[in-house]
Amino acid sequence: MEYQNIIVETKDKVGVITLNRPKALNALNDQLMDELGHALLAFDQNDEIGCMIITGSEKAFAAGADIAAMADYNYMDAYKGNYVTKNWEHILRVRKPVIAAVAGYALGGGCELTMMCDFIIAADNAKFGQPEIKLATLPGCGGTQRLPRAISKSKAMDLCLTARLMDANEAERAGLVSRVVPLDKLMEETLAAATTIASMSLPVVMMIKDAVNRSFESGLTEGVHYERRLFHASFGTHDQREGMKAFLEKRPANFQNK
Ligand code: CO8
Repeated sequence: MEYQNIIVETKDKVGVITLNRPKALNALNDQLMDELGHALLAFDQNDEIGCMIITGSEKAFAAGADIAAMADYNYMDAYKGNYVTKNWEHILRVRKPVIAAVAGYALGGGCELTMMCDFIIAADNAKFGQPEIKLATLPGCGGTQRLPRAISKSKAMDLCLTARLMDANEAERAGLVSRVVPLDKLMEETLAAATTIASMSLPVVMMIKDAVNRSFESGLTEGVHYERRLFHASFGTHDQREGMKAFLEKRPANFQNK
């Protein structure tokens, strides 16, 4: 697939996808979301890749769904066209970790996209929000569901109902963001995190992602049971034996992703 709206690169074992519609502050249209889904799934199937990053520009990660593209939609366009579901959720099928490296605006669908990534590293100029209410619509790609889980019901209601934006420090305090870094260090820090993850045993990385995500979908007892099964399964890997042996022999582990 030839990409018009994203830039796709590999840096060692890390796949980097840069949203690239600068004139529209990376507003997310169907074409961009098709390309993003394609690139994510291609990296997921690429044995050389251990982690992915989605980023935008210094001014905007993404300022939301493309308002110009959806302004004339009627109910049937949205419902029969399966708007959002048809191409916004490919990221949920990706089994390797995806980090959002966010500078500038992450609004509406842009904020929802960051929340579908596994964790968020924010530049100190990042701004998060769900301002759809100003357009007389609502978050349509999980914002009303993922935001309260990430930052509490009270803050989620505040953001969704008043449309106010939350800066990077507030987002970190609230738990949406794992860390805040200076803007000029955003890619360096995110790449370092992604490279660290990519140096681990891939099947175990995937098990951890799977287990943490299960905590959002199940009760505690069921979630711990699921974790325990994966923990036991890790003892069936070559890499578990290598990792523990290397520790005892005081040498770096040589993981083989099996
Ligand atoms: N859609 C389309 N174009 C946009 C968008 C957008 N979301 N955001 C910015 N642009 C365009 C502007 O129209 C402008 O284009 P032009 O130069 O041709 O006039 C260009 O980007 C630059 O924008 P501004 O001049 O407005 O830049 P400012 O720095 O003055 O302001 C803001 C930046 C505050 C980010 C402002 O652009 C803004 O408020 N944007 C809209 C934010 C918004 O409402 N986002 C929510 C969109 S709705 C949504 O996401 C629904 C999600 C539903 C689920 C997902 C469905 C796909």
